[in-house]
This record gives sequence, structure tokens and C-alpha cells, in this order.
Amino acid sequence: MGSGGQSPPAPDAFHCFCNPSFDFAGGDCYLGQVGHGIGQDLPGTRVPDGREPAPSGLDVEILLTEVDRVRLLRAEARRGLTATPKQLPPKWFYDERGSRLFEAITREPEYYLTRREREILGAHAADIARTTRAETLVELGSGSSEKTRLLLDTLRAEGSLRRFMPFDVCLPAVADAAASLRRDYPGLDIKAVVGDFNEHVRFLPRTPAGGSRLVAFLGSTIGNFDEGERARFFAALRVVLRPGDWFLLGADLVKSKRRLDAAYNDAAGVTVEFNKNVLRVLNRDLRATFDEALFDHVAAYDRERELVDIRLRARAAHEVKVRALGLTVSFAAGEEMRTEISVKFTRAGLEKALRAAGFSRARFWTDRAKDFSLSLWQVR
Ligand code: AVJ
Repeated sequence: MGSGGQSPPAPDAFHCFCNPSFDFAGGDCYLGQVGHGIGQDLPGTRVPDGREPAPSGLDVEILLTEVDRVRLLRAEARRGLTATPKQLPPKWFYDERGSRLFEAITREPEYYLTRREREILGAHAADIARTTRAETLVELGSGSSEKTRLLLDTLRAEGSLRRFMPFDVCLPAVADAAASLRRDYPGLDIKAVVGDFNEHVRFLPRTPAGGSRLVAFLGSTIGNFDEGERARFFAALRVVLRPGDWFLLGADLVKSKRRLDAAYNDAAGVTVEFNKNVLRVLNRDLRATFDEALFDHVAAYDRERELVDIRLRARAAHEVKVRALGLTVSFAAGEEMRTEISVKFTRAGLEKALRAAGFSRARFWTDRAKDFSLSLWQVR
């Protein structure tokens, strides 16, 4: 990456929002993404073995390169499509279209999660700021920065805030978040990190000793982890945090099957499109031949396991080629492939998991309807 004043050329087709693109011409897809996201700030971008201070004040640390991501998609697709039962990890929903579809889901009347979390944050962001007096806000999986702003505003009013670190698997997401926040929060030191928070949380960049950090993980993204992944994630996070640091977790709560089934089967059908988007991603990025019309969206709350199980069910027996993997995959009529789990929590379950990882609880809030939870954890 050059250090001249020139912006890299904008990509022709920007479709690499939160997943790798395989048709990036001339190598590294980040070039195009940075052009899309932050333009002149490219010289500030640094990689772990090429550290360079950002002349622009914007700083992006890349823990997961495009090459790593490509390798990961191939490996996970091969593993999942050859397993019994078949499955695909939910992170591959989120290309640019998938991210837009998820944003659309959050506006559907049945999908209460986002509205409830916003209600809680609106009511308690000032308390969070007063309690933590955090100097650094780290946001894991920093999607839309709307809810983040509630925290930035109250932390700033508290006078403690110095630094914001959006941490996401996707460079354009962190770069866009950083660029727009930089306009609205002059003087705020923004350090963006590109990584897979499930794997790279232990590499969270250090901040100058003294100031406390608040790590926010919102939106019930934690629901995509199974029990083992969740325990490993909390433990890894606990290891990087220091006494005086804080963890803010947004987690959806167990409720009636009727409401959960409705939330994941919205009448407008946006969730159907979102679920099938993973097939488009595989078609585009692994040159696969999935036909969306041959699959049905299936999502049902499992009371025993306290999770919504989300799948794609083949309508008829057929074969799919995944050319980039040299793989032919056979589906039986009615065969189901899991694309996501969305675990629902109880207060007791959350406390048990976080205590086991070494956190102690400072606060636990719900919205008025007790649909969603926001909890603040302390490292002592
Ligand atoms: C982004 C993982 C929190 O599980 O509710 C929404 C994703 N999937 N509708 C969720 C999702 C189907 C969402 N999370």
C-alpha cells in the first residue's frame, strides 16, 4: 500500500461487505474496500508486521487478512457441506446484501430484539457511563453504530472517553463506522480492528495503562455461539481484560415459542431472503450452483435446547456443484442444512456462564416487557 496522497481506485462492484470476495483484481481486496470506506486514510492502515502510525489519525489494525478469510470460507464450506447433517456457519450471511437484509429484519414488527435493546440502552446508557467511567470503548461486531452513539454520548458527557475501537470481521464495516464517528466526535481517538472476534479477541490491542476499557458485545450476537464456543469466548475475553475493565453484553431472553417462531418467520419474508443469501454468497464466492428456489426457510424455537434452529430444507432431491472446492454435494428431498442457531438466555444461565469465566456482575437490566437483557460485568 502506497503512502502517496492518492486514493485507491473505487472497486467496480463492491460486494465484499462482511465476507471475502474472490474476484478482487490484482490481489488484496482491502484496497478496494478502503477506497470505498475511507479513501485518503489508506496510509493509516497498518498490518501487524508493518506497523506505521496513521498520519490521518485513523488507525486500522488488521488481524484477519483477506487471504485468511478466503481460506476460512473454503475450509468451513467444505467441512459443513460434507458433514452429516450439513451446516454452514452464520457469519457467511453477511455480504453487503446480507447485511442490508439483516438491517431490514430489525425493522420488521415481529423482530423485537433491536428495539428492546435500544430501549434498555436509552434508559441506562448514562448509568453505564457513570459506573464504568471508561476511557476506551471497544465494540465487538460493530454493525450499525447507532446504538454505539448512545454509549459514546454518555461516556463523553461523563468526561472519561478518549478512545473508540470498533472490532469487526469486515474492514468496510469498521472503516465506515470509524469515518462517520470521526466526523461527529472530533478529538476522539479511533482505532479500528479487523478480526474474527471469536478467534482474535485475545489480540485486542493494548491501551495505555491506567484508563479502563468497556467492551460492548450487543445485539445478541452471542446467540450464534454454541455452549462451547460461548465458554471459550468469555474465557478468552476475560484473559485480555484487566482489573477495572468492563464487559457489556446484549442477550435475548427465553420467551414463548409463539413469539420466537414469529420473530424468525416474519410475515414479509425478509428472514427467508436473509437465510437464502448464504447460498448466493457460495454461488458467487465459491462458484457454486445452488438454486434458491429448491430450498425452503425453516426456523423453529426448540424449547428443550432454548434456541431457534434455522435451516434450509431441500424441496427435492438434487445435486449442487461447488466448483472452487471441486465438490459435488447431494441433497435428498426434505434434507435440512443448518445455517444458524440463535440461543435464548435466562438471567441465571448468563450469570453462571460469566461467573465461570471469572466476571462479576455489576448490573442486569431488561426492557419493560422483559424480552431482552443488557448486563454489565466487571473484572476484579
Ligand atoms: C444477528 C445473530 C442476533 O439471531 O436474531 C435474525 C440474526 N437471524 N434473524 C439473531 C438473525 C435471523 C440475529 N443475530
